[in-house]
Amino acid sequence: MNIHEDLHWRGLIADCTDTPGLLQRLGTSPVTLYCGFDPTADSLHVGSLVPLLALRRFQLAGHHPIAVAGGATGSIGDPSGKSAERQLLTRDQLAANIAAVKPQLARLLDFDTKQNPARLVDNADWTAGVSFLDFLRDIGKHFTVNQMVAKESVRARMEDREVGISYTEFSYMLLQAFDFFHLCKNLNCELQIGGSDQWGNITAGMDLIRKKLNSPAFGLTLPLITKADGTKFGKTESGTVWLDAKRTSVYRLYQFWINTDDRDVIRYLKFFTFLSKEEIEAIEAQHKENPGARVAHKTLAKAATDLIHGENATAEAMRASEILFGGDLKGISETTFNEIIGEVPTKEVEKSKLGGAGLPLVEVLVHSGLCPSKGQARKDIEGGGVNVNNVRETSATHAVTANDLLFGKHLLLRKGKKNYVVVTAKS
Ligand code: 485
Repeated sequence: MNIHEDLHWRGLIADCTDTPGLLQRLGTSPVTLYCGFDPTADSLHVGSLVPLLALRRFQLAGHHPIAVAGGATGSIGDPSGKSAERQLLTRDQLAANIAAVKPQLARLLDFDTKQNPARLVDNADWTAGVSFLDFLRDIGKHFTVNQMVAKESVRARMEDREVGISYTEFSYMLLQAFDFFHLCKNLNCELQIGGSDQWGNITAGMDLIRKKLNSPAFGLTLPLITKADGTKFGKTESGTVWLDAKRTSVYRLYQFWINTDDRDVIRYLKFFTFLSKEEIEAIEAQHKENPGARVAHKTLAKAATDLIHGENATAEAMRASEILFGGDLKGISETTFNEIIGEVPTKEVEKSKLGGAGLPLVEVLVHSGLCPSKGQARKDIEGGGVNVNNVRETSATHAVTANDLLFGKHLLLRKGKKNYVVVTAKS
């Protein structure tokens, strides 16, 4: 399968400015292409993954990818798909966001391969030095306001007279067009990709390239990821799913993929993994035959989390998930256990109380909030419903001592199947 067939099979093509032309061009020799990312936050989120992985797909097919960090454009704010004016970021916020986002962009691309290394550039580098007058003369002159107001991003905001659009955001498309032109002229970049909301900005760049360089350029948009239940992709009850583990823990990210709707899981394997058509079809067959085994979900969660955080971190998260489903704690690392701490309620207890004969488990259970009273705690223990560090404890006279602590600090209590509390000893 060539890259176009692969993208098509994966359902990753929303629109293309000239499909036959691009097909021919891709079949001739390696193409340089780019996608831009605005540092509007200090992390990318799962929504940015599809275009980023698409850059990687092109790279694996021998083409030359460029990721553009929008140091300049991010200081303005793209009105595409936004129903209200954006709050400008301060210079400091912008600098911090760019510093955080750049390594995330770099993670998924290969900068070391000899043949077609990826490049990461910042559009502030070629925009910051251009004077306002020069920009109006050299770039602005090639656009009519008539064309600009006809673009969907502007039209929508013009129609809503209450909200309107500032001159600043109105100008955004010229900046993005300038990028495509700059990259085309200096790095021979012939193709820009982006989500379908980027169509207007991408075609503005192509127009500029045609006028100033008289050379062809292509645009390819990727679809917005939809969910079978109609809710927005990449959001959970606790908010956006980020690529930064400090914002969304590896465990949470793994769970996010595991919780994919059955109706979406095969599509997501195509979107978010590099598994081949044959591999995905085999998984699809298994999924249909035995959906309860959740082979598709597990494959998706592992592959997508591996991509973002690497295999070791994913393994920790998988271990943590097993433990929260009752698995053995033997050999667990402290990092894995820390993932668990982030997921369950926690309670503190004074370390000195665990010395000597220790603290009766019934008291710890009441203190943890798992049992309403000592009497109930006794019944729960005797009924076999209480686990200490995932080992069933049936003696109601059992006392917890410092020896029970994991890493000298924590105790994992479970009542019933799912109710966990981590009790941490504090000195
Ligand atoms: O030369 C460019 C400079 C900036 C951009 C693109 C080219 C960024 C672009 N205008 C934008 O706002 N992109 C969004 C972002 O950065 O969050 C999203 C798009 C989405 C997809 C993703 O970036 O909304 O469709 O393209 C990568």
